[in-house]
Amino acid sequence: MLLKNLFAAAALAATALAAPGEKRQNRKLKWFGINESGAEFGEKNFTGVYGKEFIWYDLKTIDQFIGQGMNMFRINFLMERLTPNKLTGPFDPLYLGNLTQQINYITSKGAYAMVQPHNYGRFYGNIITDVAGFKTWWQNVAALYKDNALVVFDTNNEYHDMDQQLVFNLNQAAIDGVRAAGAKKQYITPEGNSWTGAWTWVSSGNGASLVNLKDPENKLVYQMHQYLDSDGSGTHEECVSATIFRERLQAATKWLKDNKKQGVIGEFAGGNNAQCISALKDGLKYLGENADVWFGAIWWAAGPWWGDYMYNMEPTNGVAWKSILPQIKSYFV
Ligand SMILES: *[C@@H]1O[C@H](CO)[C@@H](O)[C@H](O)[C@H]1NC(C)=O
Ligand SMILES: *[C@@H]1O[C@H](CO)[C@@H](O)[C@H](O)[C@H]1NC(C)=O
Ligand SMILES: CC(=O)N[C@H]1CO[C@H](CO)[C@@H](O)[C@@H]1O
Repeated sequence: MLLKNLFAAAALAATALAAPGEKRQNRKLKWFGINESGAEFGEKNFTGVYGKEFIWYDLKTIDQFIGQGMNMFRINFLMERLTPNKLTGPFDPLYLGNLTQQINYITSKGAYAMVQPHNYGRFYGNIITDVAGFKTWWQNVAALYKDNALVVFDTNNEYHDMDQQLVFNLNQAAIDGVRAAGAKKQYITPEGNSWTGAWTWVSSGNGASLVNLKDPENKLVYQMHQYLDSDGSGTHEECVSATIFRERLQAATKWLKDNKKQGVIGEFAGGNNAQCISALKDGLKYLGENADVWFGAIWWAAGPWWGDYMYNMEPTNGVAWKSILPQIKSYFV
């Protein structure tokens, strides 16, 4: 038997014995996952050519990640490719076909699939101000997956440089649209302004504003992102210190606890060097110590086209797959 099939078989066997997504009894954090990235590439080319400007994810890598203990897949895609005409317009059947194929494959293995429009609160480059249209967009999308409890809805990737009240309104509209579609079992992850940074969650005003989001099903998991380089942008291989991850999570952790909310780190990464690996371990340990409010963390990134990118976790040649994952996975499983 090929090694990768062995992993898949083991993952399937584990899935068969336990409730979906809860297959490891000793799992401290509920979610550990990977950003699947590539279907949002080529933002300058709409609608873009599949295989040339953008790409979907290699399903066999899903099994490889599950074999490593992951159970959350954050699926990057673009709203402009899903509904090319307008927010409230019809779906592109082929792009939707690929999205649904990915979701069904992931959830059939007992893992969570996060539907994540990688749009920064924009549509064709313009800040979305049509709040009602955004609600309809989410209602239409959620209706497709309303019976699948392993789907998670991410309202939008990294709002930034937007009016804070608009960010609140778009998040609330997404929540209202999802629930209006009859999707009541699924988690929803609101994101904040300022690139949804955990380290600036309180100082940016996200906390004070988004604390008031209302979900009748009470299944909100606030999504924050955290990189460990000097400007927190995730564009450098170096990490500020061996404790920077933990430090950058502290104010947000307090906010979650004070307000009885739950959160997830939807993007994090560090370079392949001793300081970053120490920082990654330390921060993941901290998340585990605060698992009452933190659901888990999702690595940035994998996908077929990342090549020699410094954070590439694509099996089996990505630097992070080879050198970082083996050192951090014990913090999840
Ligand atoms: C994609 O966009 C780039 C940048 O705007 C442009 O140079 C290129 O010709 C476009 N490709 C196609 C196939 O339209
Ligand atoms: C995925 O997209 C490609 C390119 O548009 C298309 O050929 C293929 O049929 C789609 N797959 C599904 C499952 O819809
Ligand atoms: C930190 C990071 O790698 N961000 C990337 C997120 O995805 C977009 C779109 O694919 C990239 O442009 C960013 O560089």
